[in-house]
Formats: sequence, C-alpha cells, structure tokens
Amino acid sequence: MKIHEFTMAPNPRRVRVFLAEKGIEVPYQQVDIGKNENRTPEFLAMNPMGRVPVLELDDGTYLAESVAICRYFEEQQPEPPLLGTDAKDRAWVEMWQRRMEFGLFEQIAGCFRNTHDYFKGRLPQVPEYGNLCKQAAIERIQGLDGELAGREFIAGERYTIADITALVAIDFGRLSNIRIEPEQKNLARWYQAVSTRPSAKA
Ligand SMILES: N[C@@H](CCC(=O)N[C@@H](CS)C(=O)NCC(=O)O)C(=O)O
Repeated sequence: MKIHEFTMAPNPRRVRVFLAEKGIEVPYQQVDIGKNENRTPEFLAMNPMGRVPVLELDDGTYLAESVAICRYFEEQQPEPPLLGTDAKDRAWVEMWQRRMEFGLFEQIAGCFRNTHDYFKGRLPQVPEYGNLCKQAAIERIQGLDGELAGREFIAGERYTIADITALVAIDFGRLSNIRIEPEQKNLARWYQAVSTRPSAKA
C-alpha cells in the first residue's frame, strides 16, 4: 500500500491530517504537479482525472478522491471516529464536510487555479471566475464565524473531517489572500484549536 501525493498540495494534506489523527502510517510517493508528473500515461492509468492523492492498495486497486480515501481508512480503523458515530451523526458530519468542501475548499481552489501564477500557461485560467470563487469563499468564512459561535468544532462538539477540510482550505487560502479577519473571533478560536493539534503539521 502507498499514497501517491504531492506534499505542497492541499488535497493530499487532508488525507495526511486524517491519517495523523488516527495514528496510521502509510508510505508516500511524491508526484510533482509542477513538473506535470500527474499527466504522464503511468499516472493517468492510476487516476484518469490526473489528480492527487491516489491510494494504491496491495491488490492493485487505485482509489482517488480524498474523502473516499479517508472513508477507506475510517472503515479499517474506526477509532477515533472522524466521519461520525451512528446513522444521524454520520449524516450530520457528511453534511458539514460537504459544506466545507463545496462551499469553502472548492471555492479557494477555484480562485487559486484561475488566478495564481502557479498554473499560468499550464491550465486555462478565467480570472473573473477565480474572483467570483474568492468572493464566495470570503462569504462562507463569514458564515462559518457565526456558525461557530455555538459550538467548539464545525460539526459539533467533536473534531471531524469537516474541521480537516476547513483547516486545509483556510491555510491554502493565504496564497490567494483569503484570511480569517481579526473581528471573526469564533473562527479565530476554532483555528487556534485545530491548527495546534499535532496532526496539523502533517
Ligand atoms: N476531488 C479531488 C481533487 C484532487 C485535486 O484537485 N488535487 C489537486 C492537488 S490539491 C491536483 O492534483 N491538481 C493537479 C492538477 O490540477 O493538474 C480530491 O478530493 O482528491
């Protein structure tokens, strides 16, 4: 088993933080996106989407999509639960995970992909779309500050995958000048708690 990933990219970091929370160690193989190593025929045979991370299982299965990879490890090792504990809680955590993924992470990634020099000349960029993504991310961050007024973590009183997705998104947002504002006190308190967990270094 190994994970094909790129340390500098945010989606692989989601998986690394998830595994660090569970204390699971998996060997990593670096795929340098900057050198288009994710576009080689060998890589596309593993994941036709040309994206990292990809979990390679010993039976030759290649699992892509960060949340699917996390799901695999949650089933292998349920403790500590990061995807919910019973039917209602699992649905609740998934609701918040999806809100953080589509409403925040994807918006920040959309801004980066469409406006940052890193992808200039390598991907078609539509800066106007990138700026719309940035605005949507800023509004989601503002909403999150209000939501966190009444609870410790994003999906309630326990740390879950929704916190991992939001933490990685907000850290990645700095590259596009998307930040927690000084007046967003609830979000700042949450960020202090999740970013100082040992797993955040993963
Ligand atoms: N939905 C996928 C997205 C994966 C993804 O977009 N990965 C980025 C790195 S964070 C990537 O491989 N980008 C390379 C490219 O777009 O060329 C997931 O959740 O894993």
